[in-house]
Amino acid sequence: MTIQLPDLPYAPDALAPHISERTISFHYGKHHAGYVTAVNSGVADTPNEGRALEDLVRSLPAGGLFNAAAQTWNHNFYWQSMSPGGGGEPSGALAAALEASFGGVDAFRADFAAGAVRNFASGWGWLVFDAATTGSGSLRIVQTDDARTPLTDGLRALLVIDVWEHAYYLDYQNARAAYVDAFVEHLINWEFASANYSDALRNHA
Ligand code: MN3
Repeated sequence: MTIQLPDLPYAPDALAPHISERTISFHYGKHHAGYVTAVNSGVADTPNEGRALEDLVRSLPAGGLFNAAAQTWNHNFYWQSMSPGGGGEPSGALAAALEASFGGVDAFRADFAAGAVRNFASGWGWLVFDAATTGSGSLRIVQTDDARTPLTDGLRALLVIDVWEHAYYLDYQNARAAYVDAFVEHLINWEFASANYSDALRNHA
């Protein structure tokens, strides 16, 4: 079994004008696809061949193969973190958890955006569930560098924004903050984040 490049969950022009079809064509079609190819060639004819992507990410040592596997997983998660007509307001248990952890959804949006703008790396901005602090304050915002991912820290990812320049440079050039604002206001897939949160609660109950 080889690692597959998942289909995009929407048409390549569906996130426009916030993320253009041209950005998607390079980001998904070249960068993400390239990571998938690199994982498959890295595991071919080794004991790692046939292992699930999450297993690879959790167990590979730092290095090129880890980077390719983690970038594959991170991008799989990133495309699902957005939806056409996204943004708006979360509801239910996730909204309550955002209130408990950040003081409200608006405060979460501000903290999430500020962290993503400040991240000095080619990296990622995450909303995660931290099972070590279940109950009030169980959600955290985490920044990672390069290919690093909360998967290896025992944290459950709920949502991610890619802040590598390839995610926004064609549309926004150096204006990362404008890309981050568009993500937060217009693209966040709250249904995906809520489903991840429900799943995290079930697994840690
Ligand atoms: Mn990327």
